[in-house]
Amino acid sequence: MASSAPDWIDAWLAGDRRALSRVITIIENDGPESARIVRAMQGRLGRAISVGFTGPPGAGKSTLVNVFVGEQRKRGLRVGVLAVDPSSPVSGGAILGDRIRMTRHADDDGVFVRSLASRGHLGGLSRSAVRVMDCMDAGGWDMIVLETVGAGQSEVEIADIADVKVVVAAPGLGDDVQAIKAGILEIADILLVNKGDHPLASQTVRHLKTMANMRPVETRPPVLKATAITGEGVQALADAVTELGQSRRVAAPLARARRLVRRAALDLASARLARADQADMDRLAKSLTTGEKSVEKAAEELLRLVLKEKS
Ligand SMILES: Nc1nc2c(ncn2[C@@H]2O[C@H](COP(=O)(O)OP(=O)(O)OP(=O)(O)O)[C@@H](O)[C@H]2O)c(=O)[nH]1
Ligand SMILES: [Mg+2]
Repeated sequence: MASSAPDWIDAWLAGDRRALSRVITIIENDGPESARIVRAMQGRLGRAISVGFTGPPGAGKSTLVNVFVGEQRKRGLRVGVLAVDPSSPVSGGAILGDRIRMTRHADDDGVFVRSLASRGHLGGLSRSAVRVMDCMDAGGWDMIVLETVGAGQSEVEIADIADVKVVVAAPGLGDDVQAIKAGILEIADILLVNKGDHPLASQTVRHLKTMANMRPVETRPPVLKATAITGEGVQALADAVTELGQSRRVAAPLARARRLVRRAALDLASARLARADQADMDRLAKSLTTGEKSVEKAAEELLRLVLKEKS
């Protein structure tokens, strides 16, 4: 019932920063008001464009996100920033705070910044990121910027939640091609060479174009160049993000929901597998050694058995 909704729900839906912060905290902790919040989101999702920035340490992601946010503000958009560190156990802690440097926008009511850390559990982190993005989207934030810190498979999973994926590279970080892992390149919608003021920048652009050309032409990402410290190239980046994002935002909430379900199912299956019945395990293992069952058949049967039991 709308009439009984607390003020902070109205304030959140009207775009208030403090109310958004409160809503996110409740959602993250799965508090008793979570269901009410999720209900309030209905019909309000799919308006925001989300963009994820990822790439090797030191490439200039944070500097770039800062100027990107500034550019969006110039265009009149309200921006929510979510910094995610899959490798750090400290949520909102000093470590992540140092690495995201959003101080330039701290006094701006049109910029909301939140950080998330892993608490040692990727599934939980991925779920939190999805829900925080929904809270921002429903709250009327126009552009959601996801910045991932850290590297590896978990970084790819988190970055992939955004509608538009920007992979940031920089010259002079050793072998760029090595520094950017294959999985990251595969999800890139835009490859961005930052530190355009560096003498090797054009060479890095050429390298990345060669790599991009290995992808089928329909999914081949453009390679852009920018200099975050001067802001050069940031308008072109913002244009590219908007163009891609506009065609994707309507479908994005359902894609995020699918991700939530898939991730929860994976977590459920591994939790159940961890306490599978020893006798079942032994029987299935034996059926493998006698050639009675293939690995796949044994695995399917094990999954069926563990998922049948009541939680
Ligand atoms: N010359 C030059 N330096 C830059 C540019 N952009 C960022 N830097 C510098 O590169 C260093 C790393 O920048 P950050 O923005 O912290 O990079 P990051 O990718 O967020 O780094 P991590 O959070 O540690 O992964 C800083 O000293 C920046 O000032 C640029 O366009 N040109
Ligand atoms: Mg950083």
